[in-house]
Amino acid sequence: WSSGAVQRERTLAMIKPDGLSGNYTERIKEVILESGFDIVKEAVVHLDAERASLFYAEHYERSFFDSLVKYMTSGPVLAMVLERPDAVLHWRALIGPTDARKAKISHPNSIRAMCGLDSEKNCVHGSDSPQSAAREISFFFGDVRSDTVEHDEL
Ligand code: RTP
Ligand code: MG
Repeated sequence: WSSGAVQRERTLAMIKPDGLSGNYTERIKEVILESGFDIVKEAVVHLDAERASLFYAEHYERSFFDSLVKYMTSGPVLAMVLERPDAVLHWRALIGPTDARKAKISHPNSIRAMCGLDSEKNCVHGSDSPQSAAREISFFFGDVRSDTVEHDEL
């Protein structure tokens, strides 16, 4: 890239079943666009237990895993690829802490404070690292390399 160009990055955002059924989608998209992200791809998907377990495989041993899978399969989700400089960190900051009850106190302007309920039903997901983002984008949208080609041709 030319000198002075800002390196853009992609992250995987998801509106979880409670966020979609609670009609928070439009408000969340407004916050996304106001925060300088482009929504590069989006898809509404109803995960089954096998796919939800695979997505959250890192939590397989946790006590909350079965409940998490039940929650994530309770209705459709909206998966989105977001792009801007520092997308991973920026989206994590926007959504706020995992426990929505704590978010309402410590991060009242965060998305989880707006639409989350508790430590499980927190209405949105965000990749926690560039490596997770690459895995999660390809989980929903397939090979990230063909992705890049498609976007470069826009
Ligand atoms: P996410 O992966 O969905 O963006 O959430 P996160 O990084 O903030 O939190 P993580 O530790 O990765 O947990 C994944 C999701 O599992 C549910 N959870 N339930 N009952 C509980 O104590 C508990 N802890 C986590 C939440 O839905 C959390 O987002
Ligand atoms: Mg996580």
